[in-house]
Amino acid sequence: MAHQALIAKGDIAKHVSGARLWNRLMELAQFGALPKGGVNRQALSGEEIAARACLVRWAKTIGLEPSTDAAANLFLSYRGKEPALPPVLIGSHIDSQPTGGKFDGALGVLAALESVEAIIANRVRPRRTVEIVAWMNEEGSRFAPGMMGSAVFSGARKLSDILTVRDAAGVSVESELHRLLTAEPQLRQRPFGMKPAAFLEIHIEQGPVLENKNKSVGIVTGIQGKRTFRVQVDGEEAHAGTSPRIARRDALVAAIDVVHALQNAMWDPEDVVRFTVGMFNVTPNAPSVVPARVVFSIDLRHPDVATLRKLGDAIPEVCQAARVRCDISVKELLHDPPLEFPKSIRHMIQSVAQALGVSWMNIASGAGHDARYLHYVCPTGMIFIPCRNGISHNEAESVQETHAADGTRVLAEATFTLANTI
Ligand code: HGY
Ligand code: MN
Ligand code: MN
Repeated sequence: MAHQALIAKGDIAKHVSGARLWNRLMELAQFGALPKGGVNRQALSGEEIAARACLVRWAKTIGLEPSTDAAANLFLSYRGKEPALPPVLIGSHIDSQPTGGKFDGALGVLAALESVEAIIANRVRPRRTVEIVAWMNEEGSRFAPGMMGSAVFSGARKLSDILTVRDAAGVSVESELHRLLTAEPQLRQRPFGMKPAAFLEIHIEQGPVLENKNKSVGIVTGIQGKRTFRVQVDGEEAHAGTSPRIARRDALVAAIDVVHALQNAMWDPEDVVRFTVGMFNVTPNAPSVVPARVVFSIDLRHPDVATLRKLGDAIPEVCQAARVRCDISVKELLHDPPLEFPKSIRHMIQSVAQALGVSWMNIASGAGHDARYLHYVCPTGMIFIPCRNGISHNEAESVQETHAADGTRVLAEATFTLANTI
């Protein structure tokens, strides 16, 4: 890719409006707004349907063509001079965690919209079509595992794999997809299988490094590996007042022992292992009933493929050894290895940041992103911006307006470069 020759020295960046981007971020945050300033806009929810409609309205005002697919990925297209060529995709997700922040995902979609608006304002139509994308269910909080939309788009998962997944209330992905897609009858539904020319995603870092190093932009070197599991501990309901301890098969007590044994097995003095039990459901969850069942989640991450394999493979054995008198089953939902983004894309982003005079550094991603699945099908890169104290998946998540604008300027120029040179 001969990027260097065509790196625009700010022709596009000068049309990026930080204020317009910020206003849209604040407006999108109204969909699922929470009292402490965050958002609860979970995948395929009514809040997400309303937010999508707002995105489509904004896109149509600048002449973009909206479309979707059977996995409810949303595409907003700006036609290039050679529309038959595979497009360049830029975007992220607009679904959130239940107590999420305003910027996780939303920044990536709205910075992509702002980048296309700047490219249009420059009045030089790029060779390739540029498509803004909002991937369905990146977060995986309501329906697990996450990144369903990008995984199905890239062929890493089949649509049939995700349709039967249900949320805590027993509602299926299939019924919610139907609800959402029938709420948008005007959107053309496109087939799967398109291979983009490239994909770029801008995202908040969700860590403290850029802020501590006082850098405006992070050029992401790669994403650490991740394995997720569901553990089910089965005991037996009994009366809290009459059943003696010796006779109890208490699923909660057993689950606590299992989590404790897992924490010990995952213990890492260097503090590189990321082991999280985030979801813990007790049934029947009644004060005077000995718990009969506990289902809990495991989210295990590590940058080294062998360590991730070794630790993840140990989980079933550790669970079995700690279950005492209860039954236990362990189901692995996801095993994504560590990945490294192509140097050609990273160097191009670096050249753009240098040309714009935006401070930058290379940085690895501890968080997962849809860019993982696009990386498996096309040249892919990510840009980070700092977030305050590295806080994310938390209503207190916040960014500086200038960092959002600077990151978007880099994204806009990098997008225009790719759309003309790749
Ligand atoms: O969990 C993750 O890494 C992503 O932020 N959903
Ligand atoms: Mn995200
Ligand atoms: Mn997230």
